[in-house]
Amino acid sequence: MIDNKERMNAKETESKEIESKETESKETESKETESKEIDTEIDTSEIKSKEIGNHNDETACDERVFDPFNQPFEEGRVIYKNRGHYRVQVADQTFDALLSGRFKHEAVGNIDYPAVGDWVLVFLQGGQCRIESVKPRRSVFVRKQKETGGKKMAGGLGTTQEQVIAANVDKVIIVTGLDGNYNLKRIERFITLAYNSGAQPIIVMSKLDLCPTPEVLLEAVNAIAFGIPVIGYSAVTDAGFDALSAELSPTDTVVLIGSSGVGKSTLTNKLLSAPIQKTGETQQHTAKGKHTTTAAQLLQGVSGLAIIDTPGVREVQLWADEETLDQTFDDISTLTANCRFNNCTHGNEPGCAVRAAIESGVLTKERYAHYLKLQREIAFLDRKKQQLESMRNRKQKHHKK
Ligand SMILES: Nc1nc2c(ncn2[C@@H]2O[C@H](COP(=O)(O)OP(=O)(O)OP(=O)(O)O)[C@@H](O)[C@H]2O)c(=O)[nH]1
Ligand SMILES: [Mg+2]
Ligand SMILES: [Zn+2]
Repeated sequence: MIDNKERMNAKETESKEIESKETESKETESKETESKEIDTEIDTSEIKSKEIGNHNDETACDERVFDPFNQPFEEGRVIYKNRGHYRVQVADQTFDALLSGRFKHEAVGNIDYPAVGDWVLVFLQGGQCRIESVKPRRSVFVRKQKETGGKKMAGGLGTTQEQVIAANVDKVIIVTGLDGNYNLKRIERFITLAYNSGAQPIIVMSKLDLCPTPEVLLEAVNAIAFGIPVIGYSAVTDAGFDALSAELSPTDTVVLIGSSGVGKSTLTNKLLSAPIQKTGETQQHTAKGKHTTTAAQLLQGVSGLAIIDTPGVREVQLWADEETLDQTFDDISTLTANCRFNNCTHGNEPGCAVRAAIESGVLTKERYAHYLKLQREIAFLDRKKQQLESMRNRKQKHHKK
């Protein structure tokens, strides 16, 4: 069990250090990159463009799991991370942890670093905890890190990298408010990211009590969610809580994501049956939150359920691929298959099923436009990923010489 006092301490330090969580997450990753003191070329051969969502890549961490000194390693789980500092739970104890020198030396990209939810091998000695390796992940929730003005990678790549939000999650709860926060496009983005993680998405439409006509909004989300559970929930009346609980199993690790102020921490407390996470007010006129939660944190419920509460994100940038996009826009990929020509661009070709669907109102223009926009983003990301990969390959060849 996590010690409450320690948690509070961690929270205090964290809130002193960070103004806004957006800045925090950016800095976390760039700090790490800097502290490694590797050259500006970031080697990311493990981040193959198609394999970001492939979390069964057992080979990725094998080397580090290998223990040449036969030290007695223990297994733990990362429950908190802030810059280079980690908090790891080992059995029923928690420890502040740092990365071993070897780890820092071998890690190359953001994805190599421990994230909240990661299972790690640690070396414990005299109350000190050192992270030696990250165990292979069964799923990982990543988004594109915002471009920063920091070090640029060679080849004009900017700082395009992925940012790991949570690892080893079974379910991703996408929380959106039924108040002013409601935004279908944002939900579509979140769904795409969730699919890409390898975890199962669930959509929670919070603040049911504040919405006079929730049916209409819930229906619109259902129409874009294709088989993903969509649950209206109110923390005030508890409506929808049983429906949500029915989607979760006691052994699950669940991550909550969504904009600031939508009620992620409020729901976390409800799921934990304890007021552990601090919650914040929402500005009434904008329905925006105040970034109360400033770093991702894993909290263990009595039932065994592990919940990762995350800071609100202003926007999510995709780190996904074409395949995941097709999953999110299942309707459009089905329509595309019905176009007369295989290579239909859905422009002026005869027998275009996509255009027919738009004309008959089956597919909205907005949804199709958003699909095209995300497709362009993914194509851009794909080029970046390929550049990164070829750079990593060049670097590897160079080292072999
Ligand atoms: N009326 C109503 N208010 C809610 C509900 N859920 C959360 N709130 C309120 O919304 C505000 C923000 O809730 P939080 O749980 O702090 O939101 P959050 O998503 O964790 O926000 P960040 O940590 O900033 O990302 C708080 O004042 C909550 O009491 C709900 O279902 N109904
Ligand atoms: Mg919060
Ligand atoms: Zn077509």
